[in-house]
Amino acid sequence: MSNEKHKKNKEKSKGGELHQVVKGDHATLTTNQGVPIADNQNSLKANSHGPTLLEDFILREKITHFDHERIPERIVHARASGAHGYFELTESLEKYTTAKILTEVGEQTPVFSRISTVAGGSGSIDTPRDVRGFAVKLYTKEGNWDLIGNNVPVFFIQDAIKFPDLVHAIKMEPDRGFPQAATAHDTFWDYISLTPESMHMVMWIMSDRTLPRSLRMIEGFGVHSFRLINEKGESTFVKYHWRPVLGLQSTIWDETVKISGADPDYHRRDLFEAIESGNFPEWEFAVQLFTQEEADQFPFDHLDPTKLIPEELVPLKVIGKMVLDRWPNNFFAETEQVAFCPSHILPGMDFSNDPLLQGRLHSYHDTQLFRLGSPNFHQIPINAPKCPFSNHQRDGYMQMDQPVGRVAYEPNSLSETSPRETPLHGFQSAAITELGEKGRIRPESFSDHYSQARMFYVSQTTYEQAHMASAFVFELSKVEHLHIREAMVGHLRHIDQDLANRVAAGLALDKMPEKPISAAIVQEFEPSHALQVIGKMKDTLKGRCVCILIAEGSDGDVIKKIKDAAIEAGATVKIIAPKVGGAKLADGSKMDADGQLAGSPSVLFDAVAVILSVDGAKTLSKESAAIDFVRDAFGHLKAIAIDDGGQALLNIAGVKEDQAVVSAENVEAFITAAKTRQWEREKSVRILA
Ligand code: HDE
Repeated sequence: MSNEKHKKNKEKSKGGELHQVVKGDHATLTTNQGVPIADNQNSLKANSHGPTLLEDFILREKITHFDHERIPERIVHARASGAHGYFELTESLEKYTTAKILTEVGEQTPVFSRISTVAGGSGSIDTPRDVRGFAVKLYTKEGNWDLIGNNVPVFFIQDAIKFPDLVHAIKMEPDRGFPQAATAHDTFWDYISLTPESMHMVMWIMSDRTLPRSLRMIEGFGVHSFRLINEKGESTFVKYHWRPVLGLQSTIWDETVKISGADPDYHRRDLFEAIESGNFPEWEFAVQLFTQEEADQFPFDHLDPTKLIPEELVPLKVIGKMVLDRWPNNFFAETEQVAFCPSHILPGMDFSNDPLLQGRLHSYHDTQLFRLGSPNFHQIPINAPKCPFSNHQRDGYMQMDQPVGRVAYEPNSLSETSPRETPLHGFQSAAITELGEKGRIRPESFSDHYSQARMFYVSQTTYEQAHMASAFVFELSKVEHLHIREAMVGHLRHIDQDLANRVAAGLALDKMPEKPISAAIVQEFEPSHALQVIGKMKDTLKGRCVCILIAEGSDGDVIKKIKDAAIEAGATVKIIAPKVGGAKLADGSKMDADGQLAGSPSVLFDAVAVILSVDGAKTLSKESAAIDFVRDAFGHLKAIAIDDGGQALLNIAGVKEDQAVVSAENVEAFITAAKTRQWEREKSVRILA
């Protein structure tokens, strides 16, 4: 082609498109081979209306890479948010373990934590009624330690062999492909009704624990017993706990449903905004330590993952903290590719014989091989240990290392620097004696399925018990088969007759179903108030968000007073107006808004102030988003501050008064009420089971 033609082609290729405005010092756009790309908008064609040419390697490379962008999502826990941070030890467990992360006080260890829902796909909502996964990768000096827990301390099943059936029952039903991210359907409750060992976990799922207000306000539990091993080789059992510094808090079911529509990314956004604004989420790290002799005295088997160890029986010892202070650079590279395996433990630690844990030790590594496609997944930066690591494993798909030398085996006499065993510091298993007959056996001590489920129920406040009864009614009302509803109520009779009565009444069952046969007598345990959510809520506005609804003509001084007081109390404040551009206040000044009313319902906030001129209230009274805003704030038991205009809107919306609907003049009373939820109000706004 002549130079002339080449130039013309260059000009033609832009095809009348606007040239991009180039600002700043851009990197050169290249192919994956580093070849600079001149035109990223037009593929190579034989002529202006001719066929696209196969030789267009730029087009083919780009499209082919795009076609391969997705990797299999996790079969469970696909939806999640992750963040970086650090772990710091505050008390040494030297007596119990040689693991440096648990003995070196003050040492900060980098972590990556991924908090997930279980049932939904990766694009599902953040707020289904679901357990939250709580996985932490600790990049210690002695290798990576993955502590992969949940926000519920027990699990559905006692043996790993049941896991695929359980998950198939939870997931969307295979013929119809729904429901997404929900347990409220026939296959889940069918399986549960035939699996009495699930009853304890199901009580937790029906509780407010599965409706967290924020991922920053959930507890984490390692679930299984693990072992710690000390210098002398002695081992102690340990259960791991994460406790949020902001306290526990949940949303109300009706609120949760509305949040799901208002902001499907509610938890991810909340975590992102908290970290970006420097309000770093923090958890205390605590352990329960006990010996085999102590375990022998427990009225349950601690190796059974459907049981928890009440804090009253083995107190929690707080030994450290975790702070999440950095959002990942790239969601896929980090949150999606992070590969947790319960088998990633350290010298000074070991597993227990919990049969569920034993199955997990296989499953996670297997899952990573499938999802990430290569035994070299540990080389992906988010998975790579931050301490030196080397061995003689070689090759495989996507090998990034270039080992040098001719030796790839051990022992060898040819290399003085190749990696060798270190018997003194290397990983040693606990020297446990195992006796008995091989077989597919479940111990007798695993047969009590109802006592701790009952303990959990009787430990709750009356409000939480009502929420649980209503949750059962809601879930079982979505179940089409009557025999499944009846079977579940039969199980509840073993747990608490009053609960069974409430659920049976809520389902309008004609008669009380029979109890199924229980393999063990239901024991009456002392209530454990540490199992509540309401009891663990903190009277604080720290980490919470107060909204001020304004409109044209609102009083700027009142807004400022409320805003200042809420910020002083630790809250974030958001101004919401009918238009995102803000509103002109009574004094003629303009106030910017953080959001538009129609897109920012009160479910997204912890307390609201409604500051309106009388005209502003009149206009908003014709706006259903404004009516719903105040009705929902009241119905979701939140504090409401109002001036005259606010009062006018409340009147039109039919919102009654109570001690948490306060005059905007009384800022102190508003802040006090905003720090909690008005549980007493609930019976006036909702008929619970
Ligand atoms: Fe998991 N689980 N699980 N699980 N689990 C996975 O691993 C599995 C169990 C938990 O943020 C998978 O990498 C089996 C208990 C969390 O990446 C998979 C059994 C607990 C996460 C798997 C269990 C958990 C997973 C899917 C029964 C609480 C998300 C993707 C034997 C202690 C981790 C993956 C993350 C993920 C298997 C039971 C928590 C399939 C076989 C009990 C938090 O390997």
